[in-house]
Amino acid sequence: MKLKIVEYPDKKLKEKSKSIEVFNKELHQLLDDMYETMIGSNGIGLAAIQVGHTKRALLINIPDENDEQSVDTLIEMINPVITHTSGVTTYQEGCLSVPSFYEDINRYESITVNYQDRDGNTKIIEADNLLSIAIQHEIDHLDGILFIDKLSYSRRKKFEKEYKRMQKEKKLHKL
Ligand code: QAP
Ligand code: CO
Repeated sequence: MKLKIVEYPDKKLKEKSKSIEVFNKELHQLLDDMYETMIGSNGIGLAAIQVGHTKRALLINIPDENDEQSVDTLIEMINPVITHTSGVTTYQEGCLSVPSFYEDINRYESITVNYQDRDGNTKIIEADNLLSIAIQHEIDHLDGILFIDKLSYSRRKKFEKEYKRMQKEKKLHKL
């Protein structure tokens, strides 16, 4: 089932998500619904809080060389923790919860992440490039942080103005 995406400025997105202790069918259903929601919205990453669940779960599905997304390359992370970082890199990020806005954000270049899969098995992954950026972006969601929170004061003000104008336009369009 496709779920509704929580959009900025909904305060829900500022909540801190809680650790997952039970790896049951309910969790698997949430992960499956998140996948359908992410793919159906042209996303490459999604955190549970973006569909209203304050649980430390996220999905990442980076397209392959042929620019195709496949369930074979889906990564599901439960309770992820970054244990090592190195370097810095900049990427123009977007977010399904902040539609139609993109900005350059600084992140670690390479990271090591400990996490659990949907069955509770412990995993370790080393990531760089887009995968590293996506993981950091999604883990931020688990802590109630959006990529727009990382903008300078002036860029954030510019964002708020643009975003409000777009919201008004959307409302008029619906009438
Ligand atoms: C997070 O973002 C991310 O505005 C995932 O109209 C960001 O999937 C990972 C999207 C940067 C890596 C680098 C955004 C779709 C999707 C939009 C997304 C939109 C439609 C964003
Ligand atoms: Co996001």
